[in-house]
Amino acid sequence: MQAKAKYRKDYRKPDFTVTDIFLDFQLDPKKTIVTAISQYQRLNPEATKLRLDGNSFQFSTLKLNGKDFKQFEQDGESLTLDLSQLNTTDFEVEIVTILNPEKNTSLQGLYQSGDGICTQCEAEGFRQITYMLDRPDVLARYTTKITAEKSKYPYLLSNGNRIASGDLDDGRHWVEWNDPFPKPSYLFALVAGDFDVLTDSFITKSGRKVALELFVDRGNLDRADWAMQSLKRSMKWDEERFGLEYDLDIYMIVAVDFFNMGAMENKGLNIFNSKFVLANPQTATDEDYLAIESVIAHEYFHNWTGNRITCRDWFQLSLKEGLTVFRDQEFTSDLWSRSGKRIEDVRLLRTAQFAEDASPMAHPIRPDKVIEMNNFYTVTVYEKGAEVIRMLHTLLGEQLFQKGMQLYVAENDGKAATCEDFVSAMERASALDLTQFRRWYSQSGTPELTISDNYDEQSAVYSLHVSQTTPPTADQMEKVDLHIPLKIALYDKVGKPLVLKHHDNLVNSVLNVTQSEQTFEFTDIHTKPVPALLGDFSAPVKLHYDYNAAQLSTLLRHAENHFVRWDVAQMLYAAELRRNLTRHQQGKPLEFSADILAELYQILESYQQNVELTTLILTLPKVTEFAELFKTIDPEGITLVRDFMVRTIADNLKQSFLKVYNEIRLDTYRVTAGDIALRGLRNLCVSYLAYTTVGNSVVNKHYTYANNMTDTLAALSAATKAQLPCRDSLLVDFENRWQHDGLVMDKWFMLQATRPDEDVLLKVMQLMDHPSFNFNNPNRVRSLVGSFANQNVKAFHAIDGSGYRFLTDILIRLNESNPQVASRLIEPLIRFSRYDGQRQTLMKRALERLSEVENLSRDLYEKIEKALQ
Ligand code: B3K
Ligand code: ZN
Repeated sequence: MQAKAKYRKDYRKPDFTVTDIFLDFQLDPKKTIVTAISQYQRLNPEATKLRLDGNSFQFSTLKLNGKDFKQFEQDGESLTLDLSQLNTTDFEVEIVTILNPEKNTSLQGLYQSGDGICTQCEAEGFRQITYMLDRPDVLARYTTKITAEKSKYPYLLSNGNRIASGDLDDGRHWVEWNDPFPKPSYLFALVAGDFDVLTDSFITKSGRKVALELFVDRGNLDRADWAMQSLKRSMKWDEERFGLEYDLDIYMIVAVDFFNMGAMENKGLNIFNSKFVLANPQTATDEDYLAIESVIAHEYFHNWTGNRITCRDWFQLSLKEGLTVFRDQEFTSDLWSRSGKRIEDVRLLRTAQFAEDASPMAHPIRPDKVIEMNNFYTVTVYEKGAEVIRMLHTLLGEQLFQKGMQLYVAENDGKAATCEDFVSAMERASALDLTQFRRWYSQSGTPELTISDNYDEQSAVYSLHVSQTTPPTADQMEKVDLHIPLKIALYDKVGKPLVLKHHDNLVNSVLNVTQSEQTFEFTDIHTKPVPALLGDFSAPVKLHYDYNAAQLSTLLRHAENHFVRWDVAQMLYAAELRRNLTRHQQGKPLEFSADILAELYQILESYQQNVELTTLILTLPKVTEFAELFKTIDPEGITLVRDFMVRTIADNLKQSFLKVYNEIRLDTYRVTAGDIALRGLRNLCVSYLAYTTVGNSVVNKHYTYANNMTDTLAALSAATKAQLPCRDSLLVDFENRWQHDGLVMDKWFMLQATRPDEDVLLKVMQLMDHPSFNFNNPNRVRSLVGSFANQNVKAFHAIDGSGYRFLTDILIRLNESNPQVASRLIEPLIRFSRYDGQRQTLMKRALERLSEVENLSRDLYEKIEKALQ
């Protein structure tokens, strides 16, 4: 196995570059012929060897300046031309390669999806099409000519503007595209197929008309409208909030069924997983609607942060991803609910990202060492990357942040930039010293803040003592102090906010924590205050402060910051879970705090004050969220205690849940913030009521009368989780209604995989033969196998090792067919150090079995090696 690591410190400017490339595709699913004619430039006069990346195709011919050229060497991943005899700076290389898209199940490079053909080139997929300087700092102008059978592929698409087209005598036709903006190869795209097209247009702020085209599988036009509206909202928002305008005359989005991730921002031609395009009230939930809007926005925002300004090398990935996630988060916050969005993002960060920090794959948002780049499209690079941008935004404020953005764009437009270029622009725009802040880019791990306080009644001085530390991670033993923005507020006992002062000066609510130990003093405090700490989750850290019950109650009721109120509820749940887990382990009966039940009752009864927040507060953390509270995870214990907590809340608040359920009336389905919040609360009531004596009838009725997928799925999910008698008939009904539609069936597969039943694994294995299941479709694999391994914590970690064996068998198959999907799915297995000795042994055995597989992909190799180290 050849798996060489690349290091960030080894970056060197390219010796050669490509200025223009002409690509000719003679398209056929079994045999596609690609001719690439590239204009090269020697940048380093000393350089005589031109090493091009390429693999997985059949190499046919090579010409230099129009003549056959034989002075080259070849290995499995490159072609090196010996140019010692060439004495010009500029030269032309022509390469012919032959591809088999139908056989390409890796879904990277050129591949078949359904009846169409498409590409995925990020990170290093272009090299599966032809030999190329396949690195993001080589920016070229692309002209692409596609020829294919007209009846099968009436639409032939690529980046930029369509400049010519024609018909051939043999039933084929061709289209030629030109993209005037130089771009790296990873942004190249091609699509061929038969589609229904939704067209629209957008007038930019400077008055240019942009044609918008959305391509979906035939018959799906009734599910395309929301995506188109989302695109128009994104374009408008980016102009208003960031002053950024679209640059081409056409913007195309194609939805395909076979796709490894969410979507891809190829210049002018986004390719999307159909999951993030298709929606109507019958097929998509409220959550789906918002996810679609946010992914459409994310890819659109990449046009500036990613495409116009791209990354110098892949270690800089967070430059475009962290920033673009921040931008899509802001978009959703501005359009919907800021606190709701914040809470959703923090939940993801605390579970997935904190867990990644604690795993063998721990890395900084700007990694230093990579074997397989596709392994670094992570929650750390994306979501923690966005947190780092958010901290900058918090420190600078909106105005200076936007000034920094403008400077960054002005200085780097049309270039391949680094994270440092971004921070430097922010620094110069704000005149803040960001020297220490930069450590967030190089240091991995989750910092911990431990806070204690002191109140001196006599002098009316209140002080907060803050200490910071970052525990060592798998990749990095030594840690340094970070610059952490800590947003706070102080309340008196009745919940009135106090003014933050230090003698005659007002104190900013964002404290700058920069040292390992620091004390912040507040004067004129005439009553012992209750501190609200880490408001809005102002930094991606763990917080330790020893709150007492009365303080928590004050904050839960009165904190102005909605995030804080929700966070206090999380602390209360966490304490209940911990306490009861200990009781469970000691064989004592479980008990739920009556005080907390009383608080929850109060909140539910006054839901009209804030419907969305009520739902969020009353939503119990998932097993995976609770699991992150522990160094060593007890899968059975946590599942059992959580189940007890759900049932206790359900029993005690049953009358209120019923009342609220009946009070909320929603007739026609509308995707508005108000209605989504009300549906959310009503469905939360259903999920609790399912555990009570009225469960079966309420859930059955809810399913029967549902006029939209949000309600249908809520009922089905409640029935499955509470194991209600109606469950099987509802599952069969859903299956009969939707088995023709893989995307909708994903919801069903997910529910099946997370069933609390003892025999769930057997069920999952059987479902792999279900007519709606397809092992080559990543969405299906993720919804069935992925949900089982990641969400069904108890069953996956069954002490007989059956879950581990099952996943290993799947991974061995996926290693052959789709290493990228395999590499995502292996995550729960490499995190063995979080479990007891018996489970660790079983998990390690599974990894060892995998490590012996022949032709182990680089993707899996990198993770297994790190885990077993
Ligand atoms: N840039 C792509 C992700 C590519 C993943 C390659 N394995 C989508 C996005 O972040 O918008
Ligand atoms: Zn992105």
